[in-house]
Amino acid sequence: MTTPAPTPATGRDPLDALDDFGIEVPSWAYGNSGTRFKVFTTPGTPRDPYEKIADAAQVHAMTGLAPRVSIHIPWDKVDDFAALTAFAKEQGVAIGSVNSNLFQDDDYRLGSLANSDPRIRDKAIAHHSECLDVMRATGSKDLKIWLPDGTNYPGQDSLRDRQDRLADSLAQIYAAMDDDQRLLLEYKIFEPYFYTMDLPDWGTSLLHCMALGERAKVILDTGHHAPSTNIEFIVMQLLRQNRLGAFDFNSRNYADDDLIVGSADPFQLFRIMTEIVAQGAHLPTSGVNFMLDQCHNIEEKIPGQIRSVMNVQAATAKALLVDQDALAAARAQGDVLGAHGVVMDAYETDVRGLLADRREARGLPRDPLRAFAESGYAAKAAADRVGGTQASWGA
Ligand code: PSV
Ligand code: MN
Ligand code: MN
Repeated sequence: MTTPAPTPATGRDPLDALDDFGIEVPSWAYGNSGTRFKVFTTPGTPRDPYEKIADAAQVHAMTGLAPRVSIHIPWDKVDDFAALTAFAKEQGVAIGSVNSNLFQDDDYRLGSLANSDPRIRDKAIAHHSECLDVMRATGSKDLKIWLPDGTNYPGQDSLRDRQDRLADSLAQIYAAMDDDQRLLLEYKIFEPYFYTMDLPDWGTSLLHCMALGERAKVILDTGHHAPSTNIEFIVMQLLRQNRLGAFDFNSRNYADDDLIVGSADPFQLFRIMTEIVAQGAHLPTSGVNFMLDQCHNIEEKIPGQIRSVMNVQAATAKALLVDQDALAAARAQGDVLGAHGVVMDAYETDVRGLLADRREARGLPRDPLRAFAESGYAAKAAADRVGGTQASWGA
């Protein structure tokens, strides 16, 4: 398969759109993580939010692809968020979305924003006011809410009442937001509860967002669906409603595995990005925030993140190479295999050389993983970061 030529209509290289494409990386990917069986530690793991941001900045320095870092509150709580923001800027990145945390407090055993106890609901709402203040200090525009609420047993609580309480809590949070801030609402089919979740699917998230207002958008975490769910269909539908706010990208084989995006099923990632490109949602003006939500339990973390952003870029490049004119013609003729062939030609294109050329043209390393390995950064971090407590997912 030869590399498709630049689009004839404009003479522009379709891959030029990649120059403005950025992926937001999660601060927690640089801390230690594991399963409930074991968390492995590694020399050089960051001990505070500053060191996490320094590590994230390496991903951007090597790839030019990761200009923002998502933070999680309270995991990344510091005394002075203006200072953290200034430090990020010095490192060449910015602080991105602010994630609230409703899953690590004893009070939330029976729920947070949907809890039947008004005191606990108020506490959960107040936590979001704190996150909004962090956003004001950091210049972040996206408040990201993953609601871990749900029930374990039939009859445990009224499912209807839980929805009503949730809607009321979300409305209070939304009312406290500034006009340029967005509320991003994440759904998940199961876990930590195993009978019902109060936000189990995109439809429920969308209904709540529609009730809130136009600055409320859905987050699609690729690991949060039942097996064989057609995620690209959901992407298309949320875009069609102008309600796709963000992705939490990762790969899954079984449950919410949080593995490197594009590792388990690169074809699925390509299919998702094809729907994104088809609606122009890869452009910064679309407002879709392409974030990672991953953990690196056994592999090196910074290289794991470099691999991740490169996987998203490669899938996006292939999606941009879909010959839209040929696709439209095949579809108009009812040429099923022709249309499928156009898409597969793009998927089967080897874009590695093209992307290395583009990196080189921007003054970036042709091979980011190799450049990072040769930089000596990991050895220096291991030597410098002695004492203190290593950061980890959940702390
Ligand atoms: C929940 O599984 C989730 O996907 C949410 O986005 C959390 O904030 C995140 O994981 C933490 O890794
Ligand atoms: Mn997530
Ligand atoms: Mn998750």
